Amino acid sequence: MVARGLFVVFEGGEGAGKSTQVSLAAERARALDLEVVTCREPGGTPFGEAIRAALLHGEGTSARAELLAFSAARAALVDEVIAPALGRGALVLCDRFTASTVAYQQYGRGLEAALVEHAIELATGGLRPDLQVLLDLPPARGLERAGAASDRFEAERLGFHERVRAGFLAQAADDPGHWLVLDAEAPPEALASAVWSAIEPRLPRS
Ligand code: T5A
Repeated sequence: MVARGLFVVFEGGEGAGKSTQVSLAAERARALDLEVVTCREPGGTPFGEAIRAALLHGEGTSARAELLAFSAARAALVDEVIAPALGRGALVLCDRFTASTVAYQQYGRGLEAALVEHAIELATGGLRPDLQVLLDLPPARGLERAGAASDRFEAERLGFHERVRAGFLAQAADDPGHWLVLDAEAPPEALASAVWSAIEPRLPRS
């Protein structure tokens, strides 16, 4: 049987504290001598980072082209980084994954659910996270934390970010067994403890 690690994804709106929690979870796991692979979306491969630059700092494009660009970056990340790491039995901690596409491109931009689902399937080949941690907070607070709008998404109107938040909450409510929803206004260390309490029992035992 092929070894299978654990795939944990951190989701949420702008400035929710995802990268902070990826680092804290990685620290805890490394202290236990686990193999940990961290990544972010869009990005995480040279190809994906080039797409990230175009998506976040380029001129912008149609919602459908945006969906396909996120998906192309994701396919590279799954094939080159995530699937091999899980095959080795590693703990993979990823800053954003498919739930961001549903939240931003479907709820935020208004693309059809079936189209988004199709793109996700194509990009992931059916790979799903074992656990998705939603760091939830009011968009205005997150944007304040993120600072002056530095990319195309942060510069969107508050209404867009409210729809994105609703998109995350709806996904978590639909599949509570695979989601941990946390109040992102709690202190980082308290959040890290809650995250680790959800990861620890799911770690593959040798
Ligand atoms: N996108 C992405 C799509 O539209 N579709 C997709 O399919 C995908 C994958 C990516 C953009 O692309 C969009 C969504 C995004 O708009 P990004 O730069 O990765 O862009 O954007 P973010 O993921 O939002 O990154 P940020 O760095 O803005 O936010 P983080 O990582 O959530 O937050 P973090 O950890 O950097 O913390 C932000 C600030 O808050 C403080 C930190 O110290 C930092 O100053 N902080 C806290 N403060 C108080 N309490 C806490 N608990 C705190 N935790 C952190």
